[in-house]
Amino acid sequence: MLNKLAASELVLNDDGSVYHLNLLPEDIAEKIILVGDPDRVAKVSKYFDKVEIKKNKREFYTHTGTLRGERITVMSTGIGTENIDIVMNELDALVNIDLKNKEFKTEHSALQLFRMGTCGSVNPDVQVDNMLVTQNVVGLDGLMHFYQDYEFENEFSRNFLEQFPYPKIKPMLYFADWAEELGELYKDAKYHGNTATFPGFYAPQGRQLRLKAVDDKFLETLNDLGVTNFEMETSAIYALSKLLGHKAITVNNVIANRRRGEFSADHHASEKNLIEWVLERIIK
Ligand code: R1P
Ligand code: URA
Repeated sequence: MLNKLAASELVLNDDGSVYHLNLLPEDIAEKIILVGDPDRVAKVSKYFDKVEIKKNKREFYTHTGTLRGERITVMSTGIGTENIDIVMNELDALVNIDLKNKEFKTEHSALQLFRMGTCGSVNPDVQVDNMLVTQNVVGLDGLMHFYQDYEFENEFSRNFLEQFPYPKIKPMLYFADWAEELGELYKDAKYHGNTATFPGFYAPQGRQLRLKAVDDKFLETLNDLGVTNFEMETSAIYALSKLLGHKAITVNNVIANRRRGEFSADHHASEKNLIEWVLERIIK
């Protein structure tokens, strides 16, 4: 068969589950919350009416249950776009590939993905402990250079690409094309921002402990180009969702204001607020 995948390409565990996520198709809901931190999974699922499935492997922890009667999944992705590569491909395989026969399904199923994360702001006016929905995302991580790309251009992307002053780094830009349908989740966010996704937390985000970053004005330069906040997953979530035909949105809680040198005074309370804020708006 032409579309039959070899054992080396779609790797399965002994029980037929996808290799890294350790999940079977029946283990996930159509609505999936993606969090970075594995410890955040139980902090989210404690609000569910009941949790039916708890599975994990490596940094990928999954709880599926119901919230106000609707089936919902929360899953941790760990840190970084290389993990998002695994999460997006294996989630897609769970719904769009017949795992037993290793063949593509003829009917496409679309997932709804909500990243519920944390970020640092580089716009001095974007205050800590508030929700920021990503409108445009600049991928400075490099993952999408390995995939067929899709064309995306708007005023923000044109302006950004024209003025980006670091020739060794090739940015890839994407945007949220799901915002309209989201209602309150989109409307109630304090900020609608332009997020930059990085392949690291320190020099890639302009942090200098004992090592120097690419230049001392990195934060200011990106802010001048319209970037509001930094994190490590959204470019890959938006780009791979688009290519695979899923819907995705990122809501990040701002826990650091990099320009003012501020960090949330109580990031545990801030995380709790993020969880309650998102859950209230994705299931009525
Ligand atoms: C870095 O501390 C991590 O926190 C942010 C970044 O994107 C990165 O994953 O998100 P999470 O809080 O969702 O993990
Ligand atoms: N996550 C990041 O990646 N960067 C920050 O500054 C805060 C959270």
